[in-house]
Amino acid sequence: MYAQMIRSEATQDDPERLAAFQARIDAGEKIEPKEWMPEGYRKTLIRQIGQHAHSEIVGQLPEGNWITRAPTLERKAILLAKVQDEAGHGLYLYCAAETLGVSRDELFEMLNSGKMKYSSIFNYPTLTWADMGAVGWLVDGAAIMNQVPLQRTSYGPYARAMVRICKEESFHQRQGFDIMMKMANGTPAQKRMAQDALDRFWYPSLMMFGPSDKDSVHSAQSMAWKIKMNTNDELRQKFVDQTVPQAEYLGLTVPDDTLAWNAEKGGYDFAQPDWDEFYDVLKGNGPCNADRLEARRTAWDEGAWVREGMLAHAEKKRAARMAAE
Ligand code: BYC
Repeated sequence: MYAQMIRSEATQDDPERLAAFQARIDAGEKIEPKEWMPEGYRKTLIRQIGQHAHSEIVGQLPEGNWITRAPTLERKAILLAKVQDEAGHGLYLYCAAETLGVSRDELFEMLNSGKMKYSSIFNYPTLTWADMGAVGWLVDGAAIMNQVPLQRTSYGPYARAMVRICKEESFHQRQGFDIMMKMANGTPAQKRMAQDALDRFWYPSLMMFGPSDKDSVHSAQSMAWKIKMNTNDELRQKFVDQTVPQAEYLGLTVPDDTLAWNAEKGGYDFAQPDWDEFYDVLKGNGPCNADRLEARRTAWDEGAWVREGMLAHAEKKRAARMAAE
């Protein structure tokens, strides 16, 4: 299957050029925007960086939902800062994607029309304040696991964007764990809320790493090009190994009866998420898909006057400059 996939993503490029390009990747060189690259490499990057940018932007919605209801002023300030960071991450990533020849308007159009995906995780609702803890702890934890290796990805602008994003994600994960600690050590009702949040977010967090390796369409070629540094299953395993002891520390139970330490492999055996549910969410049938897209489309429409005003202002300045020259 991988061989077939590689052929389908490969382009009509000259084999010698392709070999020279691959040699640069293998030698650990960074590829920069104006340099020659195979069309498949460019398209794969636009897809992955674009989806990643969209995830950051749509990812603001489940947490934005709780800004007005944060339990204290301090929690509110922290959550505001985190949600604002996600907007910043989206902007770095859209900028990185733009260096590949796609415009931001095109990317937004693809998000708003449903042609481009964003992470499945954001199609699940945030029902209680404990979900802010679970999102920071698990969702940002999974994001960090995926993104730290991407700091070494072969495309320069993407790798550099990741450095700053990862620094901020560490703070996000920490604030989520801090909320979980408060809730898990609080009243019995608060502890129940923390457990309920873990129960609902565990499997969707495992899905964030993508389908199992045998079903991953893009992994082989993306890893050969160092657009991805690890397989989906490798990162999922690392995430489980890191997170289970944290759940134990919190006194919470991972909702998986089969979870067991496997000394031979040096990691946990764990249950896979429901992959039918994952593909259903990708098709648009998750609990919040329609709401998320509706929110993005409304933001786009209601922001039209700002975009028009900015463009008119830029045009006026340009005309004044031309007249002065
Ligand atoms: N959700 O061949 P595969 C965050 C799609 S959140 C939706 O393995 P690939 C944040 C995949 O696109 C995280 N779609 O694909 C945290 C492909 O479909 P298409 C965002 C998914 O690309 C807190 C198909 O399934 N992070 O940052 O090699 C707050 C087959 O999969 C998902 C990134 O985007 C999914 N979970 O591997 C705010 C990191 N999984 O495109 C924000 C960068 C798979 O052919 N991205 N699909 O139609 C990656 O590392 C990779 O793209 C993935 C998937 C590991 C996600």
